Amino acid sequence: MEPFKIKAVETIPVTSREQRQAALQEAGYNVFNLPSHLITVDLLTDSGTSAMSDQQWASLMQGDESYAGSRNYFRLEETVRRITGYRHVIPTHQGRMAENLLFTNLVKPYDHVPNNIHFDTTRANIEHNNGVAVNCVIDEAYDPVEEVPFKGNMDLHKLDRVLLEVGRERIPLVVLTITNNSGGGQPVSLQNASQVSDWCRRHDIPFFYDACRFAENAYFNKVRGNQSEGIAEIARAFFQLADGCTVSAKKDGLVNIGGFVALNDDDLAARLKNMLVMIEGFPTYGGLAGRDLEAMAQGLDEVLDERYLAHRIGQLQEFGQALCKAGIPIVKPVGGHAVYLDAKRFLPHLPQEQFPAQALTCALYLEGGVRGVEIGGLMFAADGEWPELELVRLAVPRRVYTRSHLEYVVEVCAQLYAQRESIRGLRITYEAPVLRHFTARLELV
Ligand code: P61
Repeated sequence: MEPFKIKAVETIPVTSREQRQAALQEAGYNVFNLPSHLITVDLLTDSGTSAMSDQQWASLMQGDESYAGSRNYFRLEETVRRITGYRHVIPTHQGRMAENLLFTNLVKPYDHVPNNIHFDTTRANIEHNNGVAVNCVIDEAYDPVEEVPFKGNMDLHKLDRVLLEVGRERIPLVVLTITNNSGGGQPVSLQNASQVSDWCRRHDIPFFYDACRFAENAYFNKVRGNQSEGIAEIARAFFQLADGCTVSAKKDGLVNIGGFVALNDDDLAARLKNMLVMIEGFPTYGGLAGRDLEAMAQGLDEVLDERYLAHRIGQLQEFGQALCKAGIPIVKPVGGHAVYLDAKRFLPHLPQEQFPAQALTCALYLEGGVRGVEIGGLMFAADGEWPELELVRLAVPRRVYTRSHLEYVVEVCAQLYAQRESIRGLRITYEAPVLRHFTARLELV
């Protein structure tokens, strides 16, 4: 059961099929264009959508809005230092600003940055600095049915290959994303992180985590890796292996806005802070209000509670199992923050050119007012090259939905599966030159 009870509630909208049909047409068959008052269960993202605890709401009243030296900053600094062990804590308004600071200061043109799989904002920030973002995840990550406990692991041979191709001077840092969002929220094992760390030390290359979901990753290590230590100790063991991290606290920070960079290198930290002052804010608030810093510090402590994590990860596993039981094809094993429907197997009658994952995303909304997000050809196809997988991500916000909400989603998926042959494909009528999935418009084929 949920290890919390509910103190404030928010009514969720219920709409008619006619309303949803009209809304979809108006939105150009793109769920990013739907207003949230027409969504019944919103699984678009787990980012910034968490419910805060009573302690976090109380911490908002303790906001110290001093321009410099806010006491909320010192609490955040103490919390992040305790969790990560890193000396310098630089707050930012969200994850991509942390990435912007780090990559702008480390990446030069033609540099290569390996990662298990780059999230789109890390890739964009590296490419913006004319660097090359390289994915080095193990091959199994691309197989939707193979059950591997740590499917987010880095393939060390692929790292060797990048080194051989471009040389040490062209690799300013290695990043490891925990959990690996773009590969399905799959965990990285402590052993693998340790190997990556050794590799980086051997070649004298800085090693950073993209650690948005560090607590969920630590929990997977506890249960799948049979670690006897507590979550905080496992998380600390990960952080000790690296030189720093970027974090979007909108995930495991359990807040609606916030992020940070934490690191040990004094010189690099000074450079990041100089840039922070120019584009974000003074180093003791970094683009946030004092109250946001306080809520973030509180959230970072709460997320390490093993009872919370057992429920969180358990809820996702149960959601995945219920979908499997209904015969619905999903990516396995289920990761930490989302279940991914496999649209190629759900809609085998649709060719990839008709965007099966986008068609399924729209059908889910039409059938039951459920919003997921397409991760397939609309998001990734470029220059005639199509991605391997056509997925619909159903990301579960933290502490927001209960078992019966997710049972409802399973019912909607099952009804849709029973009538899957009637689902029609889509074609694009408008697309922007970059990140087209956010604003594209489509019509039924
Ligand atoms: C998400 F469609 N994730 O999964 P920021 N690293 C990692 C993330 O998962 C991540 C960020 C960095 C989101 C939100 C999102 O095009 C999109 O605080 C592993 O969002 O800046 C964010 O953190 C960036 C969804 C972001 C998107 C960009 O839903």
